[in-house]
Amino acid sequence: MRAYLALGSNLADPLHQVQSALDALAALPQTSLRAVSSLYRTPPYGPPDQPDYLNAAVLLETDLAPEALLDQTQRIELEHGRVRKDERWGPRTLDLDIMLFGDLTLNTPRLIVPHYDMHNRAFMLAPLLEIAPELVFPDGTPLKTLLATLDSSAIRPW
Ligand code: PH2
Ligand code: MG
Ligand code: MG
Repeated sequence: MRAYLALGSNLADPLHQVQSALDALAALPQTSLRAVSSLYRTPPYGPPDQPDYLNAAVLLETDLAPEALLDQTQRIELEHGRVRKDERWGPRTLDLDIMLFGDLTLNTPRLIVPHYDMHNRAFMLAPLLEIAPELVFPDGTPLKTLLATLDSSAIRPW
């Protein structure tokens, strides 16, 4: 299966966090890291009193089930000092979100795929477009079309 993940970090040396996360993703069992986007600097979405984010997207080819991949991404987040806080959309050392998993649509207590809010987030869609320019969502919407509805002007190279 092709799984597209979003990477985000805005604490404790984001470049180091993301480079180390890429190494961890490349080492996952039954999985290959097939593509990595550029690294982007993006203003915070949500509470504004937090640092800018480093955002990127990757393509994994995996034989893991979605929940098994989620177990792995949550383990990597914890290994990168991720602390779960109550504040919604607050700062974090490392966030690994499964955006898409093949053409699957999932809505379980642990996992919603496609990512529940990615259609509102240029910082997720712009890196994704870089590695998947022809991508079409499970509901038939082309990624290009969706991204064109959003303001990407604040997204810069890291
Ligand atoms: N992630 C969040 C909340 N806000 N803002 C930006 N720019 N990038 C993110 O990855 C991000 C965010 C929660 O997951
Ligand atoms: Mg997130
Ligand atoms: Mg997350």
